[in-house]
Amino acid sequence: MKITVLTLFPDMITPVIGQSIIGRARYENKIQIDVIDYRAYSLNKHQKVDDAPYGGGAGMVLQVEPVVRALRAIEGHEKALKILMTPQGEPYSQPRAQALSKADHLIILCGHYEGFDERIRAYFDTEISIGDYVLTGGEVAALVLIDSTIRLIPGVLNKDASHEEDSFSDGLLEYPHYTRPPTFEGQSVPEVLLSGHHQAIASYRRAESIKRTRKRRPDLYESYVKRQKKP
Ligand code: 6GU
Repeated sequence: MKITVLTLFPDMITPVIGQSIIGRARYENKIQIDVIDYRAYSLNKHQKVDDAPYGGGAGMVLQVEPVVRALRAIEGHEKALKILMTPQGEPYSQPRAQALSKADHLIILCGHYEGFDERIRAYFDTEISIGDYVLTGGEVAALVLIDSTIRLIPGVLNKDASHEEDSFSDGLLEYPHYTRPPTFEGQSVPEVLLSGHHQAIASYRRAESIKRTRKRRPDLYESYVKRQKKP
């Protein structure tokens, strides 16, 4: 998979994508991530990419020309899935990450300022928000999207199946995990996990997953129960 990030703050992206699992996946050529500062595509001699809003009001608005010029300079942009990061977008979720992880090429635009010229929307396929709160710009949101997507690409995580038991992948939160020591300051590891009975361990974990989801995320639990009732 190739990901092209369009941003005015490449230094918010570059160090993060050089680390940990994303860094390793890039190093091993399992993914390619290009970060492009679209300020370079400004038509203005001062490299400005924003201007005051028509009709007045506070704040500045990201202009359409630098974005479209930057977009058209990306090789393969016609075929890529072009994503606009905005709090007005569709709420992001694990199923969306699953779908994006199958794409060949993602182009992600990080907005900034109070907003962007409405005409920018016409050049993008989809708009994504990472939650109901407002960030200073789309960069952190883009990183969330990149991280959650690339870890689902086969071969990126060590164990191929290790994300199949993730919270949300089956609509439930994950069961609790334990490692050595067996007892710490009066808290003991559940006996069943030490038993070596794989069947019993699997049922214990499933039950804990369901219990935890019901308690912490009644919304997810409702959907789970409804799915169970379907034939
Ligand atoms: Cl994608 N951008 C910004 N600026 N704020 C957000 C967001 C995105 N998603 C949630 N809040």
